[in-house]
Amino acid sequence: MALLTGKKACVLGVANRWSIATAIAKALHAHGASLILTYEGDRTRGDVEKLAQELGDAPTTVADVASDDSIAALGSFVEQRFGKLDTLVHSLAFARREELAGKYFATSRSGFSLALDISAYSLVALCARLQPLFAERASVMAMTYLGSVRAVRNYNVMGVAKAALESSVRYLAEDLGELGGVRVNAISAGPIKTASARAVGDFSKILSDVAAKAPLRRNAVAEDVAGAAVFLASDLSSAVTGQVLYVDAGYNILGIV
Ligand code: 0WD
Repeated sequence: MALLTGKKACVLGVANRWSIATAIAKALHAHGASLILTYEGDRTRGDVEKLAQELGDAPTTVADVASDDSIAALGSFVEQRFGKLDTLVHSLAFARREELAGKYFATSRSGFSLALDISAYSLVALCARLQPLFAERASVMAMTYLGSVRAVRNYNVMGVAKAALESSVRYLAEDLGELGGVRVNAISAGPIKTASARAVGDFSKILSDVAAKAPLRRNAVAEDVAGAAVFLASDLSSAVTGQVLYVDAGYNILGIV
């Protein structure tokens, strides 16, 4: 069933075919959405352009969320190509590899700022630039992880950045809800083997622990996350906003098992 016919979506965070954003873009397209895909820079441009060709020759453009100019240029691109935007997918994060292992208290001032800037503030800046373009009942979503609300060894500053991201989701939901019913939500994905995830110390242990203990006795995969993204992009979620939706095979509900 096509749930997104006629909807226009912009997806940030495709780096390669394993990216969660890749699965989301494919699922949005399969449900009838038109896409704009962005790449961070030349390193990821080729993979993004290849995916865009497969997904109805979707337009692509650069968007480095560290730069206000780049975010402004993305706004102009979206305006030219789409006019109005129904769905914004924020599926990106960054922290220095050395801050994703060892003691959290060893986080440097600059590493803390960088992680929060790219991983959390970017959603605020994107919403500020794109909000004039949001269609009525548009849907914004960002990807988060359990390390925001629990201490997950090695996740460290990224957990703090995800806490800021989830809090921003609530404030943005409050800001944007009165502007034509725009919704803002987060998906808290279970661990998935991607380039970013491999930067987290002992990531394979996280994967095997979750698969052994989660109520569904498996890890979530990117396609599971994409299904939730289709729901959040669609009118089926028309009264859902400010939420963190866990797509983690149920791991977050556990106490001691
Ligand atoms: O286990 C996982 N993989 C989980 C990921 C569990 C729960 C949440 N997430 C989140 C991540 O924190 C992130 O927010 O999902 C989102 C997508 O992550 P991913 O799909 O796991 O990772 P990846 O395929 O590496 O894509 C993230 C991309 C970057 O990739 P690389 O590997 O090149 O750093 O984020 C992009 C970049 O393409 N990115 C940026 N995009 C624009 N501007 C920037 C930037 N400044 N920095 C990083």
